[in-house]
Amino acid sequence: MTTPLTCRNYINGHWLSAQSGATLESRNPADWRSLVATFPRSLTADVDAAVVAARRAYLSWRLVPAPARAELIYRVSELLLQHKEELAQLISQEMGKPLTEARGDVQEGIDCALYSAGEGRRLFGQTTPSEMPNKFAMTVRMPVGVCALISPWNFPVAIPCWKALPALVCGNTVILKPAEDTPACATFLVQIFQEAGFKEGVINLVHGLGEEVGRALVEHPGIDLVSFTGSSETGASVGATCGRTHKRVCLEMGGKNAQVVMEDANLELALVGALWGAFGTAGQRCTATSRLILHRDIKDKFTAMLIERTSKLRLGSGSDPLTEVGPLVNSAQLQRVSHYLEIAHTEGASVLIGGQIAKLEELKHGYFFQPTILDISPDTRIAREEIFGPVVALIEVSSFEEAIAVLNDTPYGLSSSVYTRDVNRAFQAMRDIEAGITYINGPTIGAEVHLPFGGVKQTGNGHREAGTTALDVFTEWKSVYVDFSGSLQRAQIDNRA
Ligand code: UN1
Repeated sequence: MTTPLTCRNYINGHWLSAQSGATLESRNPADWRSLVATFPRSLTADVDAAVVAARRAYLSWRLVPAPARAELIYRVSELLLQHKEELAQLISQEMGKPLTEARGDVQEGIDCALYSAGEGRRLFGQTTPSEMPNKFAMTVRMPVGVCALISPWNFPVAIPCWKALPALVCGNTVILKPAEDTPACATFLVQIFQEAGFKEGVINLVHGLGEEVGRALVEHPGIDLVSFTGSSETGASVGATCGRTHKRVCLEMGGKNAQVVMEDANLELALVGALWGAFGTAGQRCTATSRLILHRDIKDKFTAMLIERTSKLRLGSGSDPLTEVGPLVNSAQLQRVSHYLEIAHTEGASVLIGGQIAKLEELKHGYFFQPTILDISPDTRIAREEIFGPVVALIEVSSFEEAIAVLNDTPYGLSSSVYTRDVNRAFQAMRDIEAGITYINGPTIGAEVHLPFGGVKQTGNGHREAGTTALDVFTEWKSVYVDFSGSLQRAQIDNRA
């Protein structure tokens, strides 16, 4: 066992304990006897200090030319690359995902840093003709101010990068509130930001509980924008508070993503996609495949293939290179998934494989749940609610139209996938699926950082992270008119007879 890390808040360029001195613990979900880190249980006073620092730093950071801001972000990409392996090991230890996936998590942060750094020399606005003579009109992007970034544990490096890096290149200052399950990953990341050379107060880190630190940030009058990734329930309350306190808010919430497999699909391709989509990150992705909508002509064959391959998946600690499916992040998640299995039984689901907490002796100190396949009807809670675990529900359909209707029949709309060789169906799917992301012949996971990420219905609130759309979250548009006629020109009036 390695020595536990002591994580601190990072406020105004200083590493600090919570003002109350209280701490919390982060433990390895593959073996809860192993303490990964202790971290501050911050309260309102710590949040206040971070807001003061971020507000002060904003006054000068917003005036740093964007290409110069971007150079620091480029430096983040270099440092992340340099520390990729170390950081990936820490991710595996702290939240359980297998090492190969943890490396991908860091890589997504690197990709985002490269992309955001490039944006420093773009941040384009528009020029447009004025309706008046000798008058110039243009739009420019302005930073929003101080941004509170509330990030989840499932992508402890990628998601804080998605939020912080575009925010910073646009000239905002930020306060990161990481999930209480991954404080050590967030601390490592912010150490990298510090080393990259951001001035004090530009990026701040406040650890603690959602109920305490998250709430204090969302309610704080000194915060201009909240970017939140997490459950739909918490997101709704964050959104309500931001509405009441006039803050801009970007919400990324739940999903109930489906992969459709049509009768003409390449079944082997659809199979590897389904296994990766459903059981990658132990199903703990917003984009995870939690429904497989199968055409009746291939259902039996595909299901048999799926069960056979699922039975061979190797569960274990994320740090073991042979592990394919890691643990769930904590005991509450394990209980949540177990509870959904009880619901599945009462709803008459057939459990085709798995369905229980893993029983192997070597896993008994971790939060492991067996990869699970259920056969159910589409009008059940299992088919409609987000589970966030290694559980996938099979639903049989008789036609392409029925497949799309079933796919759309949930309160969410994040990711979606269709396996077919029919180009007409592929284009119909792109048009008719209600989701922010659609894959053709690929699984529901695998979003790249230069495309918009987000969803419709209860998944989001109309914003998109990543891509150039992230700039719309982190900037305000300003319209600027320059009249060089030397006289008063009244628009809509003086140019009319
Ligand atoms: C998430 O689960 O919130 O497409 C993010 C994917 C990853 C990002 C997932 N690139 O699954």
